[in-house]
Amino acid sequence: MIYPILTPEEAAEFVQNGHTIGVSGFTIPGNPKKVPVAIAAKARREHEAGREFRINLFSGASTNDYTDGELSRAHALNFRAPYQSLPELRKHINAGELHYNDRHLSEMAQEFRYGYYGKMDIAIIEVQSITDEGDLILGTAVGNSPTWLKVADKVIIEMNDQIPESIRGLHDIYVPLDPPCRREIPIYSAHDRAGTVTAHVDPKKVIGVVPTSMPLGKEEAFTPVDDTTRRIGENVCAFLINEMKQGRMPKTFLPIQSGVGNIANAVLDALESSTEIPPFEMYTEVVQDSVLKLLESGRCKFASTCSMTFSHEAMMEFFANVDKLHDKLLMRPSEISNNPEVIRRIGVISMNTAIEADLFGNINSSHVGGTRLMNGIGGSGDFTRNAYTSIFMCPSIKKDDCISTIVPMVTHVDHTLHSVDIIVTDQGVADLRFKDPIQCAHEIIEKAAHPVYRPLLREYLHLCEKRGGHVLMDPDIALAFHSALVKEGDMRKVNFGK
Ligand code: 0RQ
Repeated sequence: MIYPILTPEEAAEFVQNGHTIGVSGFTIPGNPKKVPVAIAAKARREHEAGREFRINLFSGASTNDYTDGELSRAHALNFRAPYQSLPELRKHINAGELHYNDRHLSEMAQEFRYGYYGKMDIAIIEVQSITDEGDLILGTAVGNSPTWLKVADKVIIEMNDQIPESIRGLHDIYVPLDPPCRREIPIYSAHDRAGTVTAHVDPKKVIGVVPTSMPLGKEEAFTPVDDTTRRIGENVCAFLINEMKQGRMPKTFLPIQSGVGNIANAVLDALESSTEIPPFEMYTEVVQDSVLKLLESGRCKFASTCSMTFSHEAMMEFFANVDKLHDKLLMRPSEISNNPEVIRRIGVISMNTAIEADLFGNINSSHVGGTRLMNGIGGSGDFTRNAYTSIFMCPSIKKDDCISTIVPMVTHVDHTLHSVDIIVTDQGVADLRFKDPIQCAHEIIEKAAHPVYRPLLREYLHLCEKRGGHVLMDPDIALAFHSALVKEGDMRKVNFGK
């Protein structure tokens, strides 16, 4: 070992109040697990002594409870970007206790290199191992680690002995040059390699290595597919099959991106059992448990991802079979897994989940009721804006029918109507292509909205017609569905007052 060995507590002593810290990983996989807990303990001690202690924290995407959970419970965060998904941190953000900046995940690394966030003091990176030259074999995600290793003044390494040696070779580390020197990213299909297996670090920056032995994979299991998510999955599949029949999609199919969560799982289930969709590739940012099944069955020929977002059991299965998966799987930095240039070049079909969609195709992915942050835009914007076909999915109703996910106007916009091609709910498929905004509104009401809400949405459109225009909208009633939810707890009790 060419670097000194440290305890988590010794490593945490290098972190000072006001520091900017970058952590490895992308969603739960690949995050450090010991040093952030020690930093949170240091923050608590400093606070008890009456001293200020808060850091700015940057990651690849969301992180684990050891990082976002512990640090937010210790009130140790001043600024956080680019994404989060932990209820604990969300609570602190929505209470206004820290500054959170929701960013497109593909842009975070380059924005840091451009200098938007000043200097990074320390990067904390989980690795499988360290080469004789001092370079790093990363863990179960890449995230923004390659850039953090470049820009950080100092580096702390967590070496987790639970990550098997057999994952060596699964990483493809490529960091583009910055403008005006940037060239094309040499990826022409999902399985192309562009970079190196190891991540480079200047040995002079490395403070030391914290050996760990921490379990990997998510603890909570996925909710099984239910009737609603099954119907959404089947509707997405039927749409894709029809696209091939109509000649709008190559018969050889195109690479898919699929987000996280139960709807994404249901879509992958439907793709697994489809006999009409040929074996396909994935160009995506996260792979969930269902992708392992697809790789085994051969339905998925190759998956390019940033992170192995598996449950603990699936992670163990993955480690046991990883030797057989080296020609079927690779992990890239988020800057590349989510790269607009590559997504557009190879024609990715994007599939993401919405909180709500409006009658014209604008999508809210991140803020419940327009104010309360849920998770964030994540990679959904990187993919949606650049996809061959962009699909948004959601159940047509939520919370015992009290919420319609199809609303007259979204309370927060993450994706504008210009980027959204298709909206799929359990009710059907609304195709927004080749339509003006008013045609889109009728399509969405009749194909995607729940029958209970269709008359109310038609009434809204009818009331707006008096004002006319290219987009139908009445500022007095555009948020009447949401007002009814706030006041009556039920959007069905909407009162347009006209
Ligand atoms: O709240 O937990 O308090 O009950 O929002 O909703 O039904 O659990 O949905 O887990 O599929 O997540 C859009 C959030 C959906 C997710 C979103 C409330 C609902 C519940 C969660 P409770 P569900 P899911 C890949 C790409 C953005 C990032 C992205 C997401 C909670 O998919 O974060 O796409 N997407 N990344 O009750 C009021 C509505 C609501 C609502 C949901 N219309 N009104 N509340 N909720 N819809 C991954 C990465 O980028 C890394």
